[in-house]
Amino acid sequence: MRLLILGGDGYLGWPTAMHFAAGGHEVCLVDNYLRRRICLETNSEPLINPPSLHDRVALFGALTGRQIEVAIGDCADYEFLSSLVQRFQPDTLVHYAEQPSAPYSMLDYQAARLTLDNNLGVTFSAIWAVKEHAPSCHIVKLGTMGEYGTPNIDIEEGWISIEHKGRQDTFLFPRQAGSLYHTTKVLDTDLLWFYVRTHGLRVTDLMQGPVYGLRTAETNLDPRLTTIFNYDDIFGTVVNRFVTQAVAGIPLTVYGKGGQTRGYLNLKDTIQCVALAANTPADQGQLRVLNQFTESFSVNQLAERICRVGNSLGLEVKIETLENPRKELEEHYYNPAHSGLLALGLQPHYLTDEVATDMLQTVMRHREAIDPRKIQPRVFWKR
Ligand code: USQ
Repeated sequence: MRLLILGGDGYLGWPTAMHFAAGGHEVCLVDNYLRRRICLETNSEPLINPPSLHDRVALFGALTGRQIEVAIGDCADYEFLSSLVQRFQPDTLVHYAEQPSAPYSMLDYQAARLTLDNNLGVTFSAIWAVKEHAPSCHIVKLGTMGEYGTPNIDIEEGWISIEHKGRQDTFLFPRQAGSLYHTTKVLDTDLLWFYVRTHGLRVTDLMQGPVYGLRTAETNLDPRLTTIFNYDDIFGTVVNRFVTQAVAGIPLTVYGKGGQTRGYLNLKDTIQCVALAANTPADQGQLRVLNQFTESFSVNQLAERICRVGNSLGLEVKIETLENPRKELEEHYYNPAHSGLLALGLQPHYLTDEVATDMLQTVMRHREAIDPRKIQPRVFWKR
């Protein structure tokens, strides 16, 4: 398979590129280092800052004999992306190239504008590049479970059949996102659905929950093949943050009542899900939506688990309840379907005590680099 991976420098993009290259596929990854730049600008530099793409690709090649092509550029720039798609002729285009932080998207006008322009701009360029130059290419798009929000009914896998005044039809499941970032993903889905309907593109939209972890089979080959690992309030996701806070001796920052429930998955399972989607493409003219997570728990349940496992390792972990900087339901019904990827063969890696222990021990090796100024929330939805 020929895979073009947009956003190849990111938390998910880099391990995905290595996974496919290790499996013998031809991989080209694209990035403009936007995430690294925003991390620097917002004092949100990661705990583990990986080498440049060129350096990592060279090291990966030396260790495995597998080559990965690197293209540095802005995927929202249509001329750049379309000439790349025309030349590379991908079978699969994996689209991760988005500003992925909900807090960043709520920081100020400039950050909101950048999120909107980048995320929609890349999706639009990718759609057009594929439509014009590789129309049978399968687009695998990273969406988010946050597109659905937390409705008071069961969340279906993408679609819902509605009976209204005696007639029935099937629609995209209603979406009500809780941040501008999540809203750009809703808009992405609508754009993709429009071009699937009108131009017969083939698309899989993966509705992913928060991801945690730092290990995949390939990152284990050498510490320098690591992926970016944020623990700050802007780019760090909650599991990675709690693990780092536990190691730093800072009370775990539970926002509000802590009843916020999400569907989570291990980084290894993101890679697995994307590979399953790529290996069984959507049909031409199909928008396939898959809910991508393996288990659900509340913020309180997560905090208690990290606290218990951390204390068993001799850390003195405490939990603190903070005023919620976000606008979200803190107690709610949550029952999303997620059978599609399991049916494709997903073998989940759950957040067991062993997995939490391994994360804590890995972060303990970087304890000196933790900057306590990056922990407390700096972005507030309501202000
Ligand atoms: N939370 C805390 N304390 C913290 C950090 C977060 O209580 O210190 C809470 C949040 O308020 C939220 C939940 O934990 O209710 C999850 O927050 P998060 O920061 O881990 O996840 P989120 O902002 O929703 O975004 C992350 C990724 C995003 C992805 C999304 C999937 O950054 O790219 O799309 O997870 S989902 O949450 O399912 O929409």
